[in-house]
Amino acid sequence: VQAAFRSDLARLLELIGTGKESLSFMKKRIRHLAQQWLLAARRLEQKLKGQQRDQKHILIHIGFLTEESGDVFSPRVLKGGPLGEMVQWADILAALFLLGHSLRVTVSLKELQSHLGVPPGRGNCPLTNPLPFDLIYTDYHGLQQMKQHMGLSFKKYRCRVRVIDTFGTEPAYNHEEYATLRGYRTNWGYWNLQPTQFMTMFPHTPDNSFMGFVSEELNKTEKQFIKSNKVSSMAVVYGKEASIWKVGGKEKFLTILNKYMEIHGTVYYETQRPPEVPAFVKNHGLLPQHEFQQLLRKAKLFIGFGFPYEGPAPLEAIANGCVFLQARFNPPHSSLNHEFFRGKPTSREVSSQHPYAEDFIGKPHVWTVDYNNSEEFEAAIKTIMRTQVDPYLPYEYTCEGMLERIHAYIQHQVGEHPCSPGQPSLPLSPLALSPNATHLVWSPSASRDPHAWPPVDSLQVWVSETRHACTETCRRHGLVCEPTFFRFLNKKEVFLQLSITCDSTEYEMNHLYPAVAENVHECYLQKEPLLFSCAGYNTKYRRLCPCRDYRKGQVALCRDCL
Ligand code: U2F
Repeated sequence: VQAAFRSDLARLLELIGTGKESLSFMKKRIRHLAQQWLLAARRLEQKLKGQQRDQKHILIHIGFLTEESGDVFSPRVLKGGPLGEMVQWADILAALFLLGHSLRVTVSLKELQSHLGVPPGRGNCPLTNPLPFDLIYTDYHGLQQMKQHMGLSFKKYRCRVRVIDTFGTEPAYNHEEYATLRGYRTNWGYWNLQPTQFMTMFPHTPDNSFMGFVSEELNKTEKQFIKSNKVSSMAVVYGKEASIWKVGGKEKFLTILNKYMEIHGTVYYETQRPPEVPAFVKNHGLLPQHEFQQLLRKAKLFIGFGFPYEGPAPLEAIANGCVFLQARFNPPHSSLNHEFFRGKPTSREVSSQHPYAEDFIGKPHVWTVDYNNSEEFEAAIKTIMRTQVDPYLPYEYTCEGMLERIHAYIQHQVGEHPCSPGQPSLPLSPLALSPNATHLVWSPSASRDPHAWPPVDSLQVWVSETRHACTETCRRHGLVCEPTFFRFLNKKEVFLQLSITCDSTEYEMNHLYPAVAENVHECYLQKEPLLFSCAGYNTKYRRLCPCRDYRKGQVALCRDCL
C-alpha cells in the first residue's frame, strides 16, 4: 500500500487516548500546531513529487509513560516538571501520522502485550505469530519491557526497533562485551543495537540518528510584528521548576541583570512565591505552552542558569526573536564529572547549557559566556540590549524539516536496514586520493550500489589529529561524520593510500579504530563493525574518519540524500 499524506489530525488525537496529564499535554500541543503541520505536509508532498512511499505499520510504545516503569513524568506536567520528552513524542506522532503511516500507540504494558500478540500472563516466550509491525518506536523503558515479554522474538525483531534517546548512546556503551571489558557499562547501554537505531533530541553525535522535534515557525508578517513590539529591557529566565533557581552565585548575576532589565519568570508555585525566586522577579507561574510563547514574543532576552540541559525552550525563544544568553561550562559537563549525566551511555562533553544553540546557531542569537566573570556577563547584556535580531529557526526544527528527515529515515533505514546496510564492503579499496592529496574520495572507477544510503559519492576520508574525535575532524572540514561509511575505509590499503607508514597492522576491538599510533607506526583496523564510532578520541591515535556533506539546516541528510 502506498502511504498518502494525511490532511487532518483528528484521527491521531483519538489514537493517543486519555487519562494522563502527559497525554493531554501532547494532544494540546498537536492541536495547537496543527495548521503548521498540515501546511508543512503539503509542502513536502509537492517537493517529493509523487515519490513511491510504502505505508508502514508502526507501533509507538512510550515506555516512560507506562505505570509499570513508574510514570514519574505525568504527575509533574502541571508542576514544572520536564516536558521536553513529551514535546518530542507529540511531534514524532504528528510526523509519522501525517506521512501516512498506520499507527498504534501504547502507554501501558497491557496494550503493548496485546499489540505484540503476547497472551496475558504468558510471560517471556517467543511470539506465536509474526510481528505485525514494520517499525517500533519506543524508549529505553519500552525496550526493557519488550525484551521481557517477547522472549527470543526480541532478538529476531530487534532491527525494527527505534529508540528515542534524548542524550544519545555512543557505540562504546552500546556493545555489551566491550562496554563490560572497558568500563563503559552503564544503567542504560549495552543493547547491541545498531547505533543509528538510537534517535536523539539534538544532533549530538552522528553515530545516532537525529530525530529532533519542532518549534513554531513565524511568517514574514508575524516576524515584522514581533520585531516592532519587542521590549528591549525585558528578560525571561529559563527554568520552570524552583530548584533550577538554586544555583550558586545566582544573586550576583541576577543583580547585574536587574540593573538593566525587568526580569520575568515562569516558575511553578502552589500558593506563594517560591523562596528561590528573588522578589524583583515578576513570576507568571508555569504557563501553558502557547502563553509561554507569547511571553517570549515580547522579551528581548532568554537567560539560562545552567539547567535544564539541552531542552526545547531556547529554540522556541530564538524562534520568537529573543537572544539566548547561557553559561559556558569550563570544564565541560559529562557523565564523568556531573551527577545529571552519570550513568548515561555517552561521554559527550557538554560545553554549555545548550551546545546546539552554541555551535549550530551562535551569535547574534546565542551568547555563551563565563558567568563567573561579571564584566563579561555585564558587557554581553549591554550589547544584547542594543542589538536587533530576527526571529530564527533552523530548518531542521521546522515541521517541514522534521517531516523530511523522518521520511528519509523511513524510506532508507527501514526494517532490517540498519542491521544489513545496502552495499557490501568491497574487497579492494574503493577510494582514491583527492586532487590536492589531502584526503580520500570515492574513486570514479569503483562500482557503487545505487540503492546504498547515504549515497557513497558524498564520502571523504580525513585523518584526525590526536585528541580529535571524527565528529570534530569532519566538522573542521565543513562536513559531518557518517558512521555507515566506516566499512569502506577499514582496510589496510587505505593507510597506504594516505601515505601512512604501518610497521604492523592489527584487527582489534576498539571504538577508536581504524586508527594509527603515528609515533610507533602501528596501524589498527576495526574487528567489530558495531564499534565503528564517530565519537571518541585519545592522545595516542590519529583516527581515519568517514565524512560527508550535509544540507544546510538539515545536518542529518546529505545533499543527494532525498
Ligand atoms: C529538558 O526538559 P525541560 O522540560 O526542562 O525543557 P524546557 O526547555 O524547559 O522546555 C520544555 C517545554 O516546556 C514549555 C516550553 C518547552 O517546549 O514551551 N514550557 C511551558 O509549557 N510553560 C512554561 O512556563 C515554560 C516552558 C529536556 F527537554 C529534557 O530532555 C531533559 O530531560 C531535561 C533535563 O535536562 O531538560
